[in-house]
Amino acid sequence: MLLTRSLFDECPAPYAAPEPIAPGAALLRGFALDQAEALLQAARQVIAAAPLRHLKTPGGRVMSVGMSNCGALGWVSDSTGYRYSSTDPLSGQPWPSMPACFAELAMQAAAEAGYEGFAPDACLINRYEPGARLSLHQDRDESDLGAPIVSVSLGLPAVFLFGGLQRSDRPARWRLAHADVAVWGGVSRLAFHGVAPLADGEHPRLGRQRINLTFRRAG
Ligand SMILES: O=C(O)CCC(=O)C(=O)O
Ligand SMILES: [Mn+2]
Repeated sequence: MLLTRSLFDECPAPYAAPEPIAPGAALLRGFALDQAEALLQAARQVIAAAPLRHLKTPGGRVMSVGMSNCGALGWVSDSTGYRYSSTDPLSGQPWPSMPACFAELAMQAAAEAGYEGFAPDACLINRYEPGARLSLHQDRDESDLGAPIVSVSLGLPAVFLFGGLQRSDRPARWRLAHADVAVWGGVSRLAFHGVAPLADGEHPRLGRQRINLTFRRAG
């Protein structure tokens, strides 16, 4: 079983079609496979300029996920709240610009899920090590809630929790593997979602980590 699973992860199936997970929300399994290597190289360059960091929540907790950003705007959190900022608080400099391969993939994935013309101006890079998690939340700090969210998974598989518009709605659990893309918008744009604690493992390309790229139209 273990052997089957690790071989399976090394040879993901090619992309076939969107898999609906809720009204306005879909999984595109394997959609980023051809671009995965380019995305990872570009992510490495972004992280070299704007290092991953563990942000503090307004409540004072340190987030288990390491984060950075690229694009005109970047998502940040500190004791004063959550917001988008045009500069990296660590350096005071603008965030690295969004690599062309990032914006292109995000636009193509959005179109494939039925959202033509998506032009992200923010990409949050999330790095999960074993045990890291993201509790249920809504992406609601963007000024344009008409645009969808496009979320690309790379590396170790994760369990994505996707619920409803109320925090109390019981979330469904979806496995997100290397090169899978989730897109949600429309009536699901403010759906509560999160990521269960990352199970330990060894990804052939990324080792013991998962990288997630979340594209938004924030400004
Ligand atoms: O890592 C993921 O799959 C989800 C990330 C997310 O929800 C976020 O960055 O707001
Ligand atoms: Mn989110």
